[in-house]
Amino acid sequence: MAVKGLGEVDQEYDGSKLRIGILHARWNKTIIEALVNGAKAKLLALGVKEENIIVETVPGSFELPYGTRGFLKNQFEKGEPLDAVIPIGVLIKGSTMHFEYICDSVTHKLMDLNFQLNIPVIFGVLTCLTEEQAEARAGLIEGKMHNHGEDWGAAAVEMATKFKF
Ligand code: RBF
Repeated sequence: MAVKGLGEVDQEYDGSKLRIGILHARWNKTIIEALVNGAKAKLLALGVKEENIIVETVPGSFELPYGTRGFLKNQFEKGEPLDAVIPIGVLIKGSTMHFEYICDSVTHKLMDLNFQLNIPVIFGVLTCLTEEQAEARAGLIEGKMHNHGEDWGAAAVEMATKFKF
């Protein structure tokens, strides 16, 4: 059987010196909350200090790329630069083409931001065909899948530690 999720990490990364931003959309609130909590729990477990986890929001997933750039700039100007950002959104397919356009453009733009901003921008966006698929991936359905937010927290600490500019 395939191992979904990060599987075994190659080593335990130490997040104690990192400042990590979580930027989440407000659409699909319950699922978002579970994912944000999963990401936070993993960051804390890897040593990131509570005061170094900064949470900000945007209206919907479409706003995540622009928001990520602004979030980074605001924190930098406050003298509290971020070492990685985890943008979190939940896109659920409706009956129009909205879903396809937003998924595609947001994914591309978040990928580009890794190179434009020179910090790891993690892909914390669920692109699901049904609400149930999203709930399962947020660990909200007992015995079905795990909370992907935990993977995003671990990915942020690993990437910010391993590959520093
Ligand atoms: N934002 C999400 O984060 N998840 C969604 O599933 C989602 N579905 C949307 C469906 C429609 C028809 C519209 C108009 C917007 C949707 N949005 C969703 C909001 C979108 O990401 C953005 O916040 C707004 O379009 C304002 O730019």
